[in-house]
Amino acid sequence: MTEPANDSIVLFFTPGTCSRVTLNALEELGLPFEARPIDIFKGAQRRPDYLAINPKGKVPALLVGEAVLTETPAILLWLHETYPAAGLIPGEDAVSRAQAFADIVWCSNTLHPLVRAVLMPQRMTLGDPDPVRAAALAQLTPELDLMQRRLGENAWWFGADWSILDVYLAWITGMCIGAKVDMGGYGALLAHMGRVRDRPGFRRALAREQDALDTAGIVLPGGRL
Ligand SMILES: N[C@@H](CCC(=O)N[C@@H](CS)C(=O)NCC(=O)O)C(=O)O
Repeated sequence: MTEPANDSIVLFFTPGTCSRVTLNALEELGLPFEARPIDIFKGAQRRPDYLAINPKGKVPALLVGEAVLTETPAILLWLHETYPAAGLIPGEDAVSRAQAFADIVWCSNTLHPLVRAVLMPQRMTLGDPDPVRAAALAQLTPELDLMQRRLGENAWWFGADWSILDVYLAWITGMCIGAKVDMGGYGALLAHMGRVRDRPGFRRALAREQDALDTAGIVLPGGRL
């Protein structure tokens, strides 16, 4: 689709995690890249060799030549600015692009921490995790309601055209399912997740994740991708 950068690209990722969004972006762009699995479920993100790459100890990290990019919004921004033709982030002008980017940051800064607190409340407290889960769920619910309303109106978050934000939102939906959130009132989210997972780029990304599970022996806590 687009000319590959001269620099080699290496993605450090863990199957099933938020690094799936960057993995999808690379697959949609059709770029050559190496995908290196990091088993965060066994603490590989805290090993010195990985901390030397990403001192934050998180996936994703994207190595572009000598430069390391971290934080999903920043990685997506770089990919979009370098390969704009793929339409990862929509927007005809600086204002509409900033509006679209704000929704990516919303996924990273609001939805992701909330769904993580619902899934793993024990990581947020030294005390009883149950009230932490309940409080996180209470905060997450209006966000899911907003997603439900908007995704009930259009096939994709930004209307008629897919963007990388759709993969991010579908990942959030999947996390909600994993966290046993009652999805009864969220049919539009489930249908949207189905559309996202049907895309060829998503299927290629999923195959990479499955390959990483098989070859690196990563065992997912939730059991499935
Ligand atoms: N703000 C970061 C969040 C990255 C993040 O939390 N990644 C998780 C996987 S979904 C991780 O690496 N967890 C390992 C850990 O917390 O030790 C982003 O948007 O990229």
